[in-house]
Amino acid sequence: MNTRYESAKEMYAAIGVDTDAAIEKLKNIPVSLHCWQGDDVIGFDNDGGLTGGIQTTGDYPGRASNPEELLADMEKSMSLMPGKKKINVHANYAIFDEGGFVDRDKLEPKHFKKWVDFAKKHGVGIDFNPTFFSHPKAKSGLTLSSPDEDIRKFWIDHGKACIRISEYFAKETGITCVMNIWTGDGMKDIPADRYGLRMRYKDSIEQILSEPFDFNLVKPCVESKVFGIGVEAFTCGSSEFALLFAAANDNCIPLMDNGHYHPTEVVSDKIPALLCFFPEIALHITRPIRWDSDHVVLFDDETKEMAKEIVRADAIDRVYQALDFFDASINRISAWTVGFRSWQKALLYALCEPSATFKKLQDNGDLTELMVMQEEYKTMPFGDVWLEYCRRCGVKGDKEWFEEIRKYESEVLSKRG
Ligand code: RNT
Ligand code: ZN
Repeated sequence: MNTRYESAKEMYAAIGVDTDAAIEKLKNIPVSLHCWQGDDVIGFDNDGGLTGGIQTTGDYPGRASNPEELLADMEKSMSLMPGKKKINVHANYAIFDEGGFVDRDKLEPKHFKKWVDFAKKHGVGIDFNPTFFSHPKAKSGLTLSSPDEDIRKFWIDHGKACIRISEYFAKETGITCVMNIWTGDGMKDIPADRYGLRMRYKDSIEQILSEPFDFNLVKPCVESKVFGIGVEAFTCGSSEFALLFAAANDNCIPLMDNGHYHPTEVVSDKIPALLCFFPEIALHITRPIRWDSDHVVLFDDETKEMAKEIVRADAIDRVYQALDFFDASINRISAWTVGFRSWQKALLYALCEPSATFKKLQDNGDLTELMVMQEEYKTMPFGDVWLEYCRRCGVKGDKEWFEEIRKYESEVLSKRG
């Protein structure tokens, strides 16, 4: 028997929290693990590197540079993460060994069969993303909003191809596929015509969504953003645009990335606002530092607050949760693992909150006691509950899993050219 857990469990029980129930609940919450942390968002369909408003920094050795390496690295990091996973794949991670290269408008399910095999091997679902960046036809900074009708059509066709691939993923795995539309479309400097850009952007996404699909199998999302590198003055998919697009189209849901807002805005506050209006919402969980820097997710205050808002609103089944960060300056497998484990911690921490008691204090106007209780709650023996959760999921606890990374680094990563 784990005596530290038993004692923690009693302490939580005394404030009305059932830690066993929290652990069981967390085991069934799917969190989507993004493939792009493993290779600095480069993918397999281009040799030009990352462009289109986002950037990785750092050159830590051992980057995965082909499908075999990426899948092996992902598998390694997944073995160190507790909890239920999905995998999140970008279209530029198509694998072309069956029949050669095709451009993004011609992608087919067969180009992602290896991802399906991997998902089936691990019993996980797949989320998907069209890739509107790192491509010659995205060079102007405009894709779905382009005034060049050939370019715009190319990207609409890419989006439609991705709907078909998303449905293939859902059918193969038996698990709903969340398909997220993010583009870096925007202008470096003051535009002369914002309305025209946005009207074309709107029309393009509507055309993509006109591709037939079953909304129970495929959940298209629109992700907003305030700015990107090289598009500092204007972005088509601003917050208002994305929210209103999703509100106006019942085959589309809004996705919030917590790196995509002005620095004093917080997604933890936006979650309950959106839940008042949308049956379902989606998240990209990341860690912005001063800008959309996509640092590795940590167990920090805003991360905890986001998890709490999902749990408090009893909205676990209404919020699709995906990670989105990419750090090339540290061991990439460790980055994946720390980020995933941090969000798991945040969820468990939220599930162990005596939220009914806290809500009652708030509704009764007992704000003094609410402050006292919320502060005292912070020093509960949460670490013991977390370690028990890891143990029950069959993964190593904190301070232990990192040994595995060191070993993998010396045996595998250090041998890569
Ligand atoms: C970019 C968006 C987007 C990407 C991925 C790779 O700012 O957050 O979600 O990070 O599509
Ligand atoms: Zn994102």
